[in-house]
Amino acid sequence: MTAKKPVQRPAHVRAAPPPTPEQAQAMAWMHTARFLTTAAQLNQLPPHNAPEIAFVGRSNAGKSTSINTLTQQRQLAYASKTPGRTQHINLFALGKHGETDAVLADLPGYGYAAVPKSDKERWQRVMANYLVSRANLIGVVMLIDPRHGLTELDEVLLEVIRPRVEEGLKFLVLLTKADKLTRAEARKALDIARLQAGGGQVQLFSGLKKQGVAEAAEVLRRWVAAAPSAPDAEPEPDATAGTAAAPSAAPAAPPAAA
Ligand SMILES: Nc1nc2c(ncn2[C@@H]2O[C@H](COP(=O)(O)OP(=O)(O)OP(=O)(O)O)[C@@H](O)[C@H]2O)c(=O)[nH]1
Ligand SMILES: [Mg+2]
Repeated sequence: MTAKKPVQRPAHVRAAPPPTPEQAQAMAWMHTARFLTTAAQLNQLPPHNAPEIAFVGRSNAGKSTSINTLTQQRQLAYASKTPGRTQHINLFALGKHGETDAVLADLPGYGYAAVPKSDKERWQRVMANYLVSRANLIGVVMLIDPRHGLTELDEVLLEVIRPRVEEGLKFLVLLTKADKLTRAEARKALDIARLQAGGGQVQLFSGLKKQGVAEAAEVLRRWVAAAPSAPDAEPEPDATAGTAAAPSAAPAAPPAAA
């Protein structure tokens, strides 16, 4: 009888260390996520005063999976092998006891070749409009499959949000599907993405191996804790307006303790 070969996981995909108390709180808070609404158009998005965090990235990068992993819910966001599955803007509310401390926005991916050109252009306009004009957008999580690196459309998006990032919009790059990389590949991908993200926060993430989840959850919770409190938030602008409304620097209002 031959001995079973032990499963070798890449050295960087170790069992996650136990979460810090802050990370555990952040994970409990993320777990409160529930579906809020879906919209095909920006002007169909309901106005709300909670800080909003958008998940963006090319089609199939792992946006919906990362939302499910972060919220520890299997099917909150619709993840699929077929690229281009998320066609709408889906919003999820976060907060204990039915309160909404924050909203996560799962945006449709870009760069999927099989989508007709006219649909692609329409979507790029919708997305640019959203990123420029959504007043209560406090942060953007960009999902990048490190095996493909930053695509041209990722770079366009970075340019679109640059003025808002300079005014305080938070920004995190998650290098997804890290379970598919060797340790050396992961290190190289991190170095490259850090250069491309111009000093922005970059980390490895794997929905499959639950890598980088607690760290990312803590980052998002900190963003929300530092965001303007709801009563001070600016009113929702006309969704079709093209002007950016920078998040104001109002005092911190942390979300309810988890
Ligand atoms: N191995 C591995 N596969 C993953 C991971 N995250 C996502 N995937 C797979 O990648 C595919 C796409 O994932 P989605 O989460 O639907 O990607 P998306 O970015 O939401 O895609 P669109 O909605 O089409 O833009 C699915 O087959 C997932 O199972 C991961 O961390 N590891
Ligand atoms: Mg999706």
